[in-house]
Amino acid sequence: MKSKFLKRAALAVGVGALVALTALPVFAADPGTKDGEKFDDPKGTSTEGDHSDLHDLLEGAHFKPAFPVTFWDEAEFTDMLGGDTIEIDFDTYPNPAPNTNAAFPTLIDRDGNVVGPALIGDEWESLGAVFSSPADAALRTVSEIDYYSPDLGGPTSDRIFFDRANGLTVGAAPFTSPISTKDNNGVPDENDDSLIVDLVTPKVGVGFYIIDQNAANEAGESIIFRDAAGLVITTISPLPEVQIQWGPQFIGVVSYTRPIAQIEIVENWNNGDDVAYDHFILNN
Ligand SMILES: [Ca+2]
Ligand SMILES: [Ca+2]
Ligand SMILES: [Ca+2]
Ligand SMILES: [Ca+2]
Repeated sequence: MKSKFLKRAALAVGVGALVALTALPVFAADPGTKDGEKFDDPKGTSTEGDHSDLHDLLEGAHFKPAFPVTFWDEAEFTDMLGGDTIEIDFDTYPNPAPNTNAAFPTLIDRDGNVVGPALIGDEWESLGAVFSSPADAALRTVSEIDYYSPDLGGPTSDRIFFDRANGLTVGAAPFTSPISTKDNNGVPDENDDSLIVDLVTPKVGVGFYIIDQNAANEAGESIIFRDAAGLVITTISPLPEVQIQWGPQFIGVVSYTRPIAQIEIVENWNNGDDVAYDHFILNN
């Protein structure tokens, strides 16, 4: 299925081509030609047929915009990339031995307690991305959190992931108290859930899901996409509001002319707002 953008672009080009193709016969028409006959071709190949061939050609072509395009829908994003993508889901070890597709442990339990060591950040490097916290906070996997929510009618278990079992959290997970400094790489946990994603090889398309991002206190929050020279390709600001009951929100950028080498998510500190991430998608 083509994306809406692709369809619109192909339609616009197709209509333009149709106008160009049909304009010539009109100007060259015999004064005696009657209405309704101006597209007739004495050789037997109608102009309409030519247009259909052109339309098929355009529909089959992989239209590549020359500017960065932001997607808020995963299916449209992957359509633009022709479906050729790699996912980093934090749910299994990457494919290479010795941990081929084994389940990756959940490092924060349902009550928000730390139950395993912080990630190094390069666990999924073989899939193309390395994760780090610009505040030097600890990265860990998290799954569900037991939480009392007046908004949701009482005790609930909130899913801190896009796909089971794990999402990625910086310091404490949403709906939990800050973790201790000793569990947070020696730095205070101040709800700074900023994240840097370095791509091993620059990628034309990168996307991910953000979980439970509060719209309050969002001034200055952004997502910066940079190229291999460190220059900004595009900046998305502010971060979207993502309430837990809505489910995670996808954000992706496709940039054909300047591949993406780094994503920096700038998330405000000291505001009580913990966010999480999951399901990073890179074009293959
Ligand atoms: Ca996951
Ligand atoms: Ca956090
Ligand atoms: Ca925030
Ligand atoms: Ca925050």
